[in-house]
Amino acid sequence: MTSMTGMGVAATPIHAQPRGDDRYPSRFDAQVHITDRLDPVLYGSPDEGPLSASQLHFYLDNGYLNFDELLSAAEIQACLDEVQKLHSDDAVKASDRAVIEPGSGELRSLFEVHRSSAVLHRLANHPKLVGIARQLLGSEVYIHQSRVNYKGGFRGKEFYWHSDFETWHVEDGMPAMRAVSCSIALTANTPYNGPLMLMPGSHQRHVSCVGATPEDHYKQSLRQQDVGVPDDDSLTRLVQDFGITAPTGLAGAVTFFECNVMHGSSSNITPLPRSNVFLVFNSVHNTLVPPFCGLPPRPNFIAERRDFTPVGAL
Ligand code: 6CS
Ligand code: FE
Repeated sequence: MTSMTGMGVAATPIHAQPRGDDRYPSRFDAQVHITDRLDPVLYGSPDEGPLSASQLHFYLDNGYLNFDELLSAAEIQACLDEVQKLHSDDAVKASDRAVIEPGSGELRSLFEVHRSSAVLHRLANHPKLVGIARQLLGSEVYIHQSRVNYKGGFRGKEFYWHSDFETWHVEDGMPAMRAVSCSIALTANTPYNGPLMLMPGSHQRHVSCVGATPEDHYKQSLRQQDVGVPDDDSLTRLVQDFGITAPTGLAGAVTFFECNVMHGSSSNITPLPRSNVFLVFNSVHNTLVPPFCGLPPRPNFIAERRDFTPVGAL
């Protein structure tokens, strides 16, 4: 029996067992399973975009690519001015697209900025960024999710270790590992102010999580994620196998990281904000299906399920 959700999507009942089309089951079992990735990492080739064979090889092996100065100082300044304007707008902070830091009340994240801001819409269509995403994903790409993580000085809290794909598969219905995040530094990402930490190569492993997804989980998980995060033993094993790296750089640095690479970032206790824009490019061949957890889909401002218009045509 299926019921209709408010989104008009047939909500399959929450199963004690994974759905038949679930190739990456997670949060169903009391045991953790670490299995090999089933999907390719690279979908494009050296002659299909700006990345060289050696850059593609590095991404294949490590699951990320870091660029020191991909965007101009003027482009970055325009984005920084924009996110600071959004940050100071009380109506923005009161909107459902804003995530507030537990405790301090500071603005933690702002979602769907590629639709609410003309400046960030242009950024999401930037030919340099879209060209790299198209090459990595081997197809036209659209924005699955965009956000600003402000991580302000002194009170910007951590993002615990996780695989984005695990959440996007379970809670949003992303079928395959064919998406890539692009983190654009609007302020310096130093070793001290909570830079993105990645386990290079961990994208080759699917780490299932234990603990069923609560209803409306995003209202908690985007503030502090406790469900859909790997257990200590799995994280210890991944660090032994892959280590940890933290790509740092000045404002304008850009890090592309594969949707399944294990990552996180520490709290920022320095005065220096670590404000980044994150654009998630998904292949137009990987559009969302009903969430594999069986719950109603998350809101469209977190996971695009309506408009798959490819970016980059500007
Ligand atoms: O749930 C999500 O979609 C968000 N959560 C994290 C910790 N990273 C990806 C994304 O912003
Ligand atoms: Fe993440």
